[in-house]
Amino acid sequence: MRVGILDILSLPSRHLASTVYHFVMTKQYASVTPQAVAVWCRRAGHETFYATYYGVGNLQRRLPSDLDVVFICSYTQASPLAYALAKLYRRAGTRTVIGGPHAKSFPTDCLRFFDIVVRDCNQELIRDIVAGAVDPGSVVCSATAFDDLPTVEERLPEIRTTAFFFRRWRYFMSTVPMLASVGCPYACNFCVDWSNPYRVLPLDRLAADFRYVGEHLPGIILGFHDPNFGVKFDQVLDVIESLPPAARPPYIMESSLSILLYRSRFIGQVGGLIRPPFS
Ligand code: B12
Ligand code: SF4
Repeated sequence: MRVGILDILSLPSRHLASTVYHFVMTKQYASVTPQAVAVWCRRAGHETFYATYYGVGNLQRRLPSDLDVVFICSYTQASPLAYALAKLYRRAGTRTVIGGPHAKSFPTDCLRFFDIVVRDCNQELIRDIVAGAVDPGSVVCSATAFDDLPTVEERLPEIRTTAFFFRRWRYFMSTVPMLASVGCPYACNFCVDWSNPYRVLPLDRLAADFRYVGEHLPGIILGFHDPNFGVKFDQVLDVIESLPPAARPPYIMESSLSILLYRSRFIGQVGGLIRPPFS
């Protein structure tokens, strides 16, 4: 089967300044799940096409037009683009599937334009969708969010597409999307993750990814997409600090400050900055 995966990261650019911004920054906002979907489809033996749209170039030309199945991921602000594209693919006889933040927030609305709407997913659910085991008109959800994110090595073709210029050249913002955990222990009533239980992903895989990046993509930034990185701050930092300095690429993460302030390691580091230890 010919399977396409498109991650829509922006509305079209309207002036030069935003074109430059999208080219340098928005390009690096690629989500982690569409990359996992691409790997899962490849593992199942499908011919897989993965692309992102970051507001520059022709949206319609990001993927081939003769696909059997197309997965589109979008946040709500960019959803009109996803809807328009779904109409074109539907007309061409392609099975259309939407996942990501917009699908999670407005599944019923998505059904107006897409055959299948995915809330949470894992490898098994994606395999069933591609195999045609899910009826059109369905909103589907795996029992839990996935906890087996494909490694950086497996995602390398997708990472080259998003992090590099023309799949070849790295630049100062080149970023690999990562996850050390999924879900969140809190339940803020405005957040899509309120009902998603917190789970740490396998730490040995995280260490292997750090080692691989240190060896093959030295200096590239690891961008953690964990909704709340700070929950197991010390355990994850233990993994990172157990690696030799050369295998520790720079990384970015986000966390609620209230959680972070309770982490001993974080306090130690900030304390060290404010008041250097006496020797
Ligand atoms: C990490 C993150 C970012 C990162 C990475 C963005 C990215 N492209 O992934 C950065 C900092 C760049 C970012 C930016 C923005 N973000 Co943000 N971000 C998040 C955050 C904290 C975690 C998302 C995540 O990766 N979780 C881990 C994955 C594994 O879980 P998940 O996203 O729930 O995905 C599950 C399902 O949705 C599904 N799935 C996800 N994608 C796909 C794709 C396919 C094809 C399929 C089939 C399934 C599927 O499978 C997953 C496992 O079950 C969420 C808040 C949250 N707590 O979820 C907000 C969130 C997604 N962001 C949001 C917003 C609004 C933005 C911005 C528009 C902010 C702004 N004004 O600029 C920008 C948009 C950037 C962009 N171009 O995408 C909103 C989206 C709301 C909506 N209805 O669209 C959220 C939900 C926050 C909120 N509560 O409002 N964000
Ligand atoms: S702490 Fe953040 S990720 Fe967790 S439920 Fe609240 S807003 Fe969502």
